[in-house]
Amino acid sequence: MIRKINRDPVEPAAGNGILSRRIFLEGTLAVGATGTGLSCASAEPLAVQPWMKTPGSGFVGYGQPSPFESKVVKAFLPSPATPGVGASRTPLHLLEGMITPSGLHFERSHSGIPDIDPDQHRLVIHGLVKRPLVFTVEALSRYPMQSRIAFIECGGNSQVLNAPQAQPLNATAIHGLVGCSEWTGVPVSTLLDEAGVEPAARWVIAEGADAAAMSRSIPIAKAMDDALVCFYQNGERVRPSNGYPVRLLLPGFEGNMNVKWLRRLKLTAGPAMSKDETSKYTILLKDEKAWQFVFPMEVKSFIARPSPGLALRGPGFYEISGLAWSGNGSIRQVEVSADGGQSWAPAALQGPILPKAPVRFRAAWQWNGGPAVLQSRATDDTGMVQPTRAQFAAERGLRGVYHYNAIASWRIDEMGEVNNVYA
Ligand SMILES: Nc1nc2c(c(=O)[nH]1)N[C@H]1C(S)=C(S)[C@@H](COP(=O)(O)O)O[C@H]1N2
Ligand SMILES: [Mo]
Repeated sequence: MIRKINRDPVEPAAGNGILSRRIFLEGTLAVGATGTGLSCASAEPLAVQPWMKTPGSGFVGYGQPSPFESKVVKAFLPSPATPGVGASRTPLHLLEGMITPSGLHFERSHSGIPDIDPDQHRLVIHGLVKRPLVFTVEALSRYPMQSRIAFIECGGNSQVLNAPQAQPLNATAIHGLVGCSEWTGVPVSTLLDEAGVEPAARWVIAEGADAAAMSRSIPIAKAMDDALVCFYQNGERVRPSNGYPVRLLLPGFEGNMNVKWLRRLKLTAGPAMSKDETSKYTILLKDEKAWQFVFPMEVKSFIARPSPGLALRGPGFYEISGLAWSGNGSIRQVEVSADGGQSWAPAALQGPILPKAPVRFRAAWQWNGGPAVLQSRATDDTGMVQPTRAQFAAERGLRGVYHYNAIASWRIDEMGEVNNVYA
């Protein structure tokens, strides 16, 4: 709603047209005699459209988006050899808020989506436990459950920004291996308590029921802290692509460890040294060394709008909207810049601000029609600040594939076209 007040909240807060976040905090957008230019003045009666002249259609069992929204789909390249191996991406540049609709949550699968009959599926807890246990899905779902809103981000998300030249890609292609759901399930700690953890157990090996039998080693402290065995995603059963009938959720930890189609938790004294924690998902540094077992996804943000493919239609008022998240805690602050990082102003953060969940940030921008470079910079409540690309490269080099979290830049040209650049 646009309403006018005497005090002018449209005040600059940083260079090149970034305005004060008071517009969002106070819900006011007073822009003087000319208005925002976003609405048109008219006293004409509205047309009576055809859809008002006949009754509408009937009910359906499972609702679908409007056919007019048919472009809002996951992005993926066909993999003809082995369908389902690879990834499809959340269409981040076309979504709003913090929750990803289940049908649009990115998928990363190492050997396709198994077709699991929930009545045949079992979860085993064994290894260094007093009582090995086996659960049916039905038995598991009778334990007390919890819900939490959490992001899952693939460790390989945004890896294309390591490339020496900025690639002509959009926000979805660059950052689309992240999604956020409300996940509901049984705490792993409840199940481990029932099994009785032996003192020698330091790790939990989680294994999936896909053809890859994907396996990761999880520190016992994480398993006992906030790990969930999930049945529900945004209120409905977890989608097959996201781990039906049960998946592991390790809030904040790299996507790969959130084992889908979970069939086994084995308590061990040491890590498994599985494929996905040795040859993959380790962080290659510049000096021939690599970091292994870097679990939380570090503080990160990107601007979803404007972004490549969403060209600006002439100078004027724009909302800058994006997402920020941290696997180490909550987002404390997001700043935005329209001059390539020379000056910054705080964005408005849209609540709820939850630990290990994305936060939608918004900033008001008066585009003067000239060149601009938009950036966002997030800080989490541990004090970690998103690095510049140069800082990131100085610490880790740019030969890595995983955990890229540096500040990203969109360049706006005089035509309003938006492009991925390194600034
Ligand atoms: N069993 C199994 N679990 C898996 C995978 C897999 O291929 N098999 N992919 C992992 C990877 S690499 C990521 S990033 C996340 C992706 O979760 P999503 O597909 O629900 O988005 O699942 C992880 N869990
Ligand atoms: Mo991943």
